[in-house]
Amino acid sequence: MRKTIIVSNRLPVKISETNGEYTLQPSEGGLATGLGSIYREGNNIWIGWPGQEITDQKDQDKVTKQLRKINLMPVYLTQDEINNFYEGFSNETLWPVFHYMAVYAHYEQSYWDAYYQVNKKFRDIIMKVAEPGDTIWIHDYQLLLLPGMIRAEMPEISIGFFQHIPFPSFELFRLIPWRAEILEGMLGADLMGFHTFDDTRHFLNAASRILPVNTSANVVSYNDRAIVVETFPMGIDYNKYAEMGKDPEVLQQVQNLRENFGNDRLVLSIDRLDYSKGILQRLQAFELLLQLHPEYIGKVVLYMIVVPSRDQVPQYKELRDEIDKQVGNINARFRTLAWHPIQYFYRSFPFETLSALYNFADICLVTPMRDGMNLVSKEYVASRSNNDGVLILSEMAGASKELIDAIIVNPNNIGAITRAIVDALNMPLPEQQRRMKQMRSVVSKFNINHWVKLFMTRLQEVNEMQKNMLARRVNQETAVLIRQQYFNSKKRIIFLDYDGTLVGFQPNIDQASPDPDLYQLLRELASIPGNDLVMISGRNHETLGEWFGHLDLDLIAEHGAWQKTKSGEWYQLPGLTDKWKKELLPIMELATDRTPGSFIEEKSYSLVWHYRKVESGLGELRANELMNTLRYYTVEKGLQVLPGDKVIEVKNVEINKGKAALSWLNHKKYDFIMAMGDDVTDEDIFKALPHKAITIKVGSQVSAAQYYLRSYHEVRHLLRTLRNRE
Ligand code: GDG
Repeated sequence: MRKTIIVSNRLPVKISETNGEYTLQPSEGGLATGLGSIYREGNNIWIGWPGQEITDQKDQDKVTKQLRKINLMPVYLTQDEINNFYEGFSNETLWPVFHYMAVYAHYEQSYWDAYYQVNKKFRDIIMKVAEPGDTIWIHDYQLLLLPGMIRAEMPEISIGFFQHIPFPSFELFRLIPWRAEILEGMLGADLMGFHTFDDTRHFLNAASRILPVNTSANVVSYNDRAIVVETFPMGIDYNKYAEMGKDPEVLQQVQNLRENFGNDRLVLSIDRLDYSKGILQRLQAFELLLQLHPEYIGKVVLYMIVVPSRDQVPQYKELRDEIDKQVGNINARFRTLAWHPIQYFYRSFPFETLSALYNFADICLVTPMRDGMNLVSKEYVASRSNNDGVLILSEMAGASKELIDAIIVNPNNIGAITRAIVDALNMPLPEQQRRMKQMRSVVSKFNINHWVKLFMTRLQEVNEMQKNMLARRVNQETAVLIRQQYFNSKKRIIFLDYDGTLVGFQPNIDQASPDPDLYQLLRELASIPGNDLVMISGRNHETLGEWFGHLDLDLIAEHGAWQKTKSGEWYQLPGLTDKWKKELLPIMELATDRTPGSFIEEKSYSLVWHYRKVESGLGELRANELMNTLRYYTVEKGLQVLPGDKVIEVKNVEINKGKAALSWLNHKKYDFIMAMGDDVTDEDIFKALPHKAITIKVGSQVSAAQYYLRSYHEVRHLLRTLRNRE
């Protein structure tokens, strides 16, 4: 039976040991709840680190047995691995860079080595249980290399990957010395998910600038696979939070809070200790509030929970000391006999206490400097069953993209946070309710189960799409069929595009001249009785004539503007005009002057703007601008603007490779027709040819052609097999 394997750094369980006996306590985290519906079913399984160092083999076996009963499988890490892989590369390299705090990042070779080794360790354990047909869903930044490592072992297996923290802009990501390896690892997945559209965009941008990949919209083509990259904002277990307010224990705790705080207004703040959470800035904003608005002294309390984390790491220890200091200063400065401005707790609380606080607090203040999503903001919203209360939310948290009815602030703008607190304290109830209702409907709909379902369904769809594409690839079977048809026919015509189809793509267009191997192949094919070979290219007729005029080939140049049969002379398509070139040339020249590396190619009846040597990103930007301008000028002139591979071409509409190819079919009655091409202009041929024709797109799967081949090497290989029957 097919199964699903969930993989994350931590298993959703807490293990505690007393006198050699281990007890397991399932964790209540949102992810564990959401994925619970998956990993607890049938023979599904969740693989990860149990969160505690267990060195003794017997103890490991004991714990493994206990874990297996609840569908969990451990990856034991040594102290060294925890230090270098987890604390080191994950938390001291990736975490700061991905949270835009690159100054805190350490780039240590030993961290990277451990990261690589531990990802391999995960792979080895997965390999013990994974079978063909299984689905693997990998989570988060500790395991970025894992998708690629599994793909290398099991090329057909379905892999999803979700990143819970932000993906930074290319400018930051490129700082990491092992950036290419990281991207290659991630691209082992079939579907990749991020919380926000910005993260998705950043990933696509980094991939296309660092690796030799093609990206179109949200699909990356890499190693002959299409990888889909999409946005899946993660939700919470909405019902659990909404219902928890009725729990007797929670009601009791709310009552206690009421007795403690009376009419004081409570501002709630909950975070793990981390420099990305903006805790110090939040304290400054609260201090400013008391300074500028003394009317709130004695009336407003900041209830601040900081959950201990990584506090052995110097930066975290410093942060903790600094928080202690600031809280002490503010309390000392503003406290009265009966009132403390800040109630500060450096520890974690049971879920019931959290829920009571969410229910009781007038305001929830969530101002991270950067946060993948931030679940606390959603938990507060879900808990507000009366639809009152105000959420103040940083625009740097992923959640701000969905919770647009919060008061959104820039966490660096201390004054704005202070003003937001004042606005929240004074917000009329109907306004609170209007905003809260909107947010509650979003959090309710996009809950954790919805998120899991959406991701898994999409992964299945992506796998289907990949299968369909694979079916179209010319494999051994289809190659045999093509050969059979070819050898069983008497009059054959083969249309061949040149650049990108018979030779590789060159940075310099003049460098792509034919090599002796290609000449030999074309000569041999052309000499076979019954064969008509037609070279059909966008190149100018002079070049095409110079390169191939001496062979037994028909030539179609400039997409059909110039044509020549084997023994004949060049002739032009009648009725074409080139007067428009005078008007459009200055527009292209302007683009060329503004864009280093770009150049114009002038043909008899077309103008081409090339940007293959332009800085990546800038070329595409200018090409878009130029396309828009050209479209404006070419309307009603009978011209066509064609975007191609790093080119924009303007030509007369009458010139069309499809029309040219069709006119060739009028010469004779062929019983075998084949066309191969890599460019957008070749699509016209694929569409124009009769249904029985064999059409093959080179290098890409998105095409009107029936089949595709990966590169010009494969084209040449297929053509070679047509030279003789054996
Ligand atoms: C990542 C990303 C992304 C907090 N204090 C206590 C406690 N908590 C619970 C909260 C909440 C969770 O911890 C924290 O959620 P965050 O959203 O801040 O996320 P992280 O787990 O740090 O990390 C983050 C998330 O993944 C999901 O993709 O949103 O951006 O960094 O659920 O309620 N729970 C209990 N006691 C506490 O004292 N019981």
